[in-house]
Amino acid sequence: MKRIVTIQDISCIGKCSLTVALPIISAMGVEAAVIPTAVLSTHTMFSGFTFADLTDQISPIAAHWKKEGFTFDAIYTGYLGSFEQIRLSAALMADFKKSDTRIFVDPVMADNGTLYAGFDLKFANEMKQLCARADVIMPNLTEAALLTNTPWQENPDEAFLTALLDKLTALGPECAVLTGYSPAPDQIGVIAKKASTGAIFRYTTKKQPKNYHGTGDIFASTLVGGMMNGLSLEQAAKTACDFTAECIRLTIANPDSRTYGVDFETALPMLIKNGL
Ligand code: PXL
Repeated sequence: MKRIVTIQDISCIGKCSLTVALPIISAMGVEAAVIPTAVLSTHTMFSGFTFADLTDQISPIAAHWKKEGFTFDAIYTGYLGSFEQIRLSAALMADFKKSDTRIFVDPVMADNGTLYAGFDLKFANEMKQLCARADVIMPNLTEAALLTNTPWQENPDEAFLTALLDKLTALGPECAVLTGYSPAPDQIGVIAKKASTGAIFRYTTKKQPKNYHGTGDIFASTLVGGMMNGLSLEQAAKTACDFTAECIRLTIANPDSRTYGVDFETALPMLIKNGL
């Protein structure tokens, strides 16, 4: 069985970061080891959330794993809370990367043109270091603009997006997968570029009338799980788009759904290995 490690926070209630990465990656038949970077009572869209920083645990966990001889088929970083966590994640990548270990970086820090609470432009600049080490980066449009010092545009055209992909791959990753690609008002999905071939790939599904928190983490986790199951980048991105869209569709259809995240639990059977 493939084993990955994912490094991100645990928001105790919120259906984002580790509380979606673990069930999704497990459902896809891949062992998910975790390094929780912080414990929050909820994600940061609630007011009054608690936050316990776990930065001081990262090096001792990695040192123990090294001693035990654990290895990983992928290292996947999500929401990180500080420069130090970026530095420690980079060190862990350098330490644990074998020739066939894939590195996935979701540079979580912003959406809809705005940085999340607690993030600034210096953090975005620092995040470039992790992107340089990645095989696949998965920013949304706002994060991509921040990573490339590009003014954000709400409705970018194809020329803007392909130039953005050029700048993202110039940071060093083999693949840049840009989420939130919306070539028509009723379509949403990804536009991606592979640095080695220059090939550009697009995939969209029907856009749903509502946005939910945590869908970027659901997309990224599914893409990681798909590639660990041997899917190509294109197949994994398509699976991740379809799964995320289904999670949103089911949430909208459920009158009792939570407002802070999607009903990914109901959609999980889609990902159980034989369904891939
Ligand atoms: O979904 C990304 C995310 C992860 N973790 C925490 C967050 C967010 C987005 O706001 O607040 C704690």
